[in-house]
Amino acid sequence: MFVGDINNGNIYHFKLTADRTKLLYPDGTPVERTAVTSEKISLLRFGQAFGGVTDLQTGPDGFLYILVNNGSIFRIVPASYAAANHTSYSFSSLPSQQQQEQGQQQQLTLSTLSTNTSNKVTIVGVKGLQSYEPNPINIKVGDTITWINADVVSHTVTSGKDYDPNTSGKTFNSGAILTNGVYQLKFAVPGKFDYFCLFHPDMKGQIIVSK
Ligand SMILES: [Cu+2]
Repeated sequence: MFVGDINNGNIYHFKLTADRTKLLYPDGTPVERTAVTSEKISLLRFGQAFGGVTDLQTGPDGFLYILVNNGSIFRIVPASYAAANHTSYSFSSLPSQQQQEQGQQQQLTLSTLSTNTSNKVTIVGVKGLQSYEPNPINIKVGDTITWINADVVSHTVTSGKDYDPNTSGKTFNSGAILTNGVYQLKFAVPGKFDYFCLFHPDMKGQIIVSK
């Protein structure tokens, strides 16, 4: 349960007992009804410096929205989501230009939509190693892979084996591929390239590029 603080601009995150009648600290110990010490406040603090928090609501997208008395509205999203949607957020760790430069260094280029869709990968949904079909996909140097999202929710094609704020998407990152959306990538160097979905890190795939 999230609680906003009008005076100190903090957001607190309490756990609830199973019967939802008492508040718990993150470590499971009960919150006493007497004043909470400043030391314990730090355990409960989920966010700070929001000014005066007037309202907390879950939006239709499932994310937490925070209304502040200066008229601002904040949306709280998971770090993996923020990384994939970096253009919308000022605290981005991977600006798109930097990403493109890194892509070129790796001799991987994002081409415009080509009519050659012989190396087609269908994104079928959150199904572990069967999320991307076929998996792995075998191609030759110079081939372009076309991913098509056949699922009802958005997915990504992001380099790496799992989410890591320092390495995920450094070689390539599609960003959100919407339903029926397409992402293409040309591979100019041989090797094995792991990828996954930033939104659902259980979705894993591999590209094998031979000479
Ligand atoms: Cu996904």
